[in-house]
Amino acid sequence: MTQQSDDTAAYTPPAVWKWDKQNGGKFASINRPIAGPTHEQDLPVGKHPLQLYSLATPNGVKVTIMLEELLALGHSGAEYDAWLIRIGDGNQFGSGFVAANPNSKIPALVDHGTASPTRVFESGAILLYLAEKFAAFLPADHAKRTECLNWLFWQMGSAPYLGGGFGHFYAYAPFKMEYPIDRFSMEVKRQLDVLDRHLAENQYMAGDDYSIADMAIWPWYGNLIAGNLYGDSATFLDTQSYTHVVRWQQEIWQRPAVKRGRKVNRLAGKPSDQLHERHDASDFDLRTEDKLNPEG
Ligand SMILES: N[C@@H](CCC(=O)N[C@@H](CS)C(=O)NCC(=O)O)C(=O)O
Repeated sequence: MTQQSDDTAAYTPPAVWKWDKQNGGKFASINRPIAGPTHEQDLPVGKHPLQLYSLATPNGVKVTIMLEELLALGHSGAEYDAWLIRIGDGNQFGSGFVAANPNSKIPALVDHGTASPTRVFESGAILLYLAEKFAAFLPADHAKRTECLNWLFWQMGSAPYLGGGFGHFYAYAPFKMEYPIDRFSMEVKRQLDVLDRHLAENQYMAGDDYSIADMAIWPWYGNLIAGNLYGDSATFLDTQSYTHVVRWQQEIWQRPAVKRGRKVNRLAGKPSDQLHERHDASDFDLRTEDKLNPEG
């Protein structure tokens, strides 16, 4: 391993990059430069048509919020089984998961309610799939639908700068480097300003109605604003100064479906907020970690 003591040390890339398994960082043990399964492992299938394989990261939470919102709206067909994928243990590289998502990332959804099972991967595609399946949280009017999709795709393109860029170098890299932290802080603050200016004039991302665009953006930028991501990053980025994003974040946080969706497949935080697997609506009352493991 070539360890730099600080970011001023020079690095000359070799002619051909080689995989150094010891290159450090929080996710070094699961990162690898090749795709495909590492082991045989079928995915479990529960009683509902919709089977979700996920973890409560911001990308995972988008989908559980959407499913809980659909159920709150009375779409009983949105009942789902949520299975836990422990990405730190490499569950995403099991053969069953790779068949559901060849990209080996949570979330992945399999709909057994179609003539043959439909796999859906990429959180944005899952939100769109569910919105179309249930005709909900996506405006029917073409212009409004386009605006909703503008913001959905904005999130899919922007969040990797927040997570893979800023979050990685601010919180997870093996040592602090000024250049990437500067570069990605500047970009994330620019993104927050984009949101702030838009939310100054719109209640929700797609206008007057709450939609899948809000569900995609809130788990990332709402959690960042609320100080739930990457240590002291909310202070570092002065997120409270984006007052319209703060208003929007708080409004969405009041939604019961958001509070429920955030708990599903969660492995960290208060035990009462962790519902490792969800197979029934009653699980929120009966099967959170404080109930299943009262001794901790
Ligand atoms: N663009 C993808 C990103 C999904 C993603 O990055 N998932 C992460 C957790 S948030 C993951 O599964 N990481 C495991 C790995 O990289 O091996 C989406 O929105 O679904």
